[in-house]
Amino acid sequence: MVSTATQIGSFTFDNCLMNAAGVYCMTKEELLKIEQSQAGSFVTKTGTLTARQGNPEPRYADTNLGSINSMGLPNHGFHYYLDFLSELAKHKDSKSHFLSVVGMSPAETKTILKTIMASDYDGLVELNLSCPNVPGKPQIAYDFDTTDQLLESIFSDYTKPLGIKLPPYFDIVHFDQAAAIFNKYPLTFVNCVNSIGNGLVIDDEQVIIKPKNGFGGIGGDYIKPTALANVHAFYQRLKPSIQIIGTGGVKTGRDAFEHILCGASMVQIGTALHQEGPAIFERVTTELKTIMIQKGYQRLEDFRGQLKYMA
Ligand code: RRO
Repeated sequence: MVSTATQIGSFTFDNCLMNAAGVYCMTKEELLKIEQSQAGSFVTKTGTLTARQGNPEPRYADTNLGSINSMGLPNHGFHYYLDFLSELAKHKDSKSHFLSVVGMSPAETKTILKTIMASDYDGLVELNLSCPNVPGKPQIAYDFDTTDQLLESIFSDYTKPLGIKLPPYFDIVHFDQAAAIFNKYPLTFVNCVNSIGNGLVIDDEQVIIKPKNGFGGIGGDYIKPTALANVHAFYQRLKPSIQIIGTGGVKTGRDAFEHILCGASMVQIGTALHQEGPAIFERVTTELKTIMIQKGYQRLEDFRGQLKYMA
């Protein structure tokens, strides 16, 4: 009776839960484990024009309240993920997927998207505008002029379904300014949020990851209020054709419920998936369905975006 099925653009998914880019998605083997789990889809590790080693290890650490990482965009190159997704799509009953990509420059991003455009891949693409961990490369979506120019250039010739992964914003004026830019373009979705960039976690007297003297992206419990605020702020501001994917601090059905209440159409799990493994999708789905049954909701549409305010 109760369903957690959802849609992003013209794509349908049996379950709204999936991995967040960066977790369980570096190799085909990891991606197949998500494919075979209760997750409704998967997103690949962000692929660049050519493969990258990333930053020195240790570069990911779990903490009591979440995680810190400075992976530095290690990946097998976007062709590896594009070829794998095109291969998977040949099997009937295959789920729809998300290919995450970004170039190390606007020109590289254009080259990647041109290749995807010319390929037979017809799934979703998530352009990562928010990696916090490549030394010397700022998080693109904190620079509104650069972001506007990049999106204008992309949509002058790219016509396949495309969304963007955003960093968290922390000011109402920034929500307004960012949404005004995104509303100019035929984006299929925005994904809120990437990790909170450049936090610092200390154990005894020492940092706990090696790159950047310990600075790294923060995920997990720390970031749920920020993630929910970003999901809801963009849900309130974006044109209805741009859907929201909610990411940040999801480890229970209640967390997923709150993201959907704030307006999310799909919900991604990062830190908690890293800690618990792909079986987390079955647990969180069951917990979400239990809440829906208690409240008399049969579908996500019955409560999506229906956050209540005080009088
Ligand atoms: O690889 C990373 O260091 C990384 C990326 Br690309 C990202 O988008 N978010 C993050 O927390 N880490």
